[in-house]
Amino acid sequence: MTSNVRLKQWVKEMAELCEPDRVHWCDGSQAEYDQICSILIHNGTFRRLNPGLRPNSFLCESDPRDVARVEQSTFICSRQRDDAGVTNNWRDPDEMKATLIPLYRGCMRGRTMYVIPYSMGPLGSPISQIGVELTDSGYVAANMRIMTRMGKEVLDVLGDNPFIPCLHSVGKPLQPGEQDVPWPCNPENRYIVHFPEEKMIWSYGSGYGGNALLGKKCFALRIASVMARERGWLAEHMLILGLTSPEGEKKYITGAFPSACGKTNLAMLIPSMPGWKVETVGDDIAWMKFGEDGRLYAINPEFGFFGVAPGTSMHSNRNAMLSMRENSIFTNVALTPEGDVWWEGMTPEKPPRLTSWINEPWTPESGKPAAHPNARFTAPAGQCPTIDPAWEDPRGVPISAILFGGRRPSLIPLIHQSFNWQHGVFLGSVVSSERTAAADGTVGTVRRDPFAMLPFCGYNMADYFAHWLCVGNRQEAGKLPKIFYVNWFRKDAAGRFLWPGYGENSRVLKWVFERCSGAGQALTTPIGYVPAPGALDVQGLDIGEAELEELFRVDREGWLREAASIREYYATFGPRFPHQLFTELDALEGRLR
Ligand code: O2Y
Ligand code: MN
Repeated sequence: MTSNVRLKQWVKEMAELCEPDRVHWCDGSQAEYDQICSILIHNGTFRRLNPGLRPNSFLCESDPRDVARVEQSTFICSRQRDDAGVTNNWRDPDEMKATLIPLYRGCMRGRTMYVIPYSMGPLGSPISQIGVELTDSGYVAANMRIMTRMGKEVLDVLGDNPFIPCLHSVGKPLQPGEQDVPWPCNPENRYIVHFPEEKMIWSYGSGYGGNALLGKKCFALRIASVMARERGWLAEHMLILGLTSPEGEKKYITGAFPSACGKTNLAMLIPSMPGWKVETVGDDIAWMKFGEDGRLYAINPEFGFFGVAPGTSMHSNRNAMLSMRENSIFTNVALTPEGDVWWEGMTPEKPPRLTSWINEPWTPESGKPAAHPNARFTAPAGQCPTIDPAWEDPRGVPISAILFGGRRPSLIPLIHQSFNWQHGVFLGSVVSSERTAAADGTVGTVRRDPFAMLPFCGYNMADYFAHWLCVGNRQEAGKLPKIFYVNWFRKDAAGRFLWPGYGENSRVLKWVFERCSGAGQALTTPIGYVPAPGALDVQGLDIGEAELEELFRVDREGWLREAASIREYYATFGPRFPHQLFTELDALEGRLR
């Protein structure tokens, strides 16, 4: 087991509180995984997919009330309200414990408490961190084995050192003789709680994704962002990719995008540009620390992908499809009569008959989706055909460029580059997407998601901006990554996308690459650098001069309105908001006038 006294003591105390029937220390072996999956099949939680079509893979349907992260039930419990800031739900830590302890008392009765030691990042990397999740969900234990390095080896590396304690319960104790349900949860009492000073996570009532796989959003972003601020590094909601030129030169790029902007697709891009290669380090989270050479190095703290299934296809993301060809778990997708999975957008034609995610017979005429829109695949990252050879390098990979982006049908050009680090932090702070769903009457509403971290920053967002500024001040400007803002989604007056996207985005990456090596030509505009005429390689692409001009047009009036909206937005952060970002905003307005 372990000699770690603190760990043994904590597990004992939590077992006394939660009263599980059994405590199982996970060793992370294949035999253990197989055993957990067999139990889940027996309970009706998992269904084995046809091994001839999808070897060693499982389908799982959640309770329809437990299908996504629940931001309204996510709390940052810092001692001071101001340390959580205006963008987080805050509760006093003692009050929150007083609410939760009675809920945890006896909550695991009739269940097994799994003790899951896990490493976020390659075992033994100086950038990695160790957590231990206690959970009464076999589904969580199985998913954690794909999403993290977990088990005995982690305890060996941990030794007697501190760890991040993560307590999770589905909040559904079983009475003696009570029959369990396939997806136990407690939607009336859901709490996803972070104690940033204690560096501790308590989650109750949900078994789904980011609410329950506590290494991911809870640790690797909310708690790690606090640790990163304290210790001078960055824990970010970013993909990491390696880009190799036809000459064999390689640069690593990170990218932060709000959800539904194709982050996983970009991380696994197949370039349309002959001779260019994209390799995948990570699709969701990057931890970055400065190396001795003054450059920023990134690791992917995760070991798997927990991607959105709907919309993923051999056309939109071949590499994701191949990553999940075996050894994967599918949640809330549809089942084919042959025993494989299907979801909206997977194939051009809908299958004639399916079993939907709510376990009902489904046909294309059913009038509702066969898979839930937030249905997920959990797949080992090592199965990605484009996984980068350095993805497990304990030193991380050196970052040359950081991309920010959002979904904006108008105003924002295909790409622009910041003038410097501080201007780059400004660009990150105003990341936004425009709502396109007509149903709720919010078309045209811009939702800001600074650094794509709005739901994931474990402390005051104003302090987070200040931390980014501070990181830049501490390093030689020449060694810092260059910062860019991309928008694949600009439309023309008729509402048609101006840019084809997908593999053609490699043309934009090529310009980024060239800017980092000093070769790419740029024009200076009031909003930043854009590719000079001819600098964006559009050879072989069916795009007219007028479209290209529109893709990079800087609409001064529109930008002045945008600046006014940013000013209103900045005012919401209160007195801790760093003045340098107002300086950047003033400078932008000055350049536009
Ligand atoms: O809905 C959930 O529980 C999953 S959310 C998620 C999963 C993988 C990667 N990113 C996200 C996200 O919300 O950013
Ligand atoms: Mn994410």
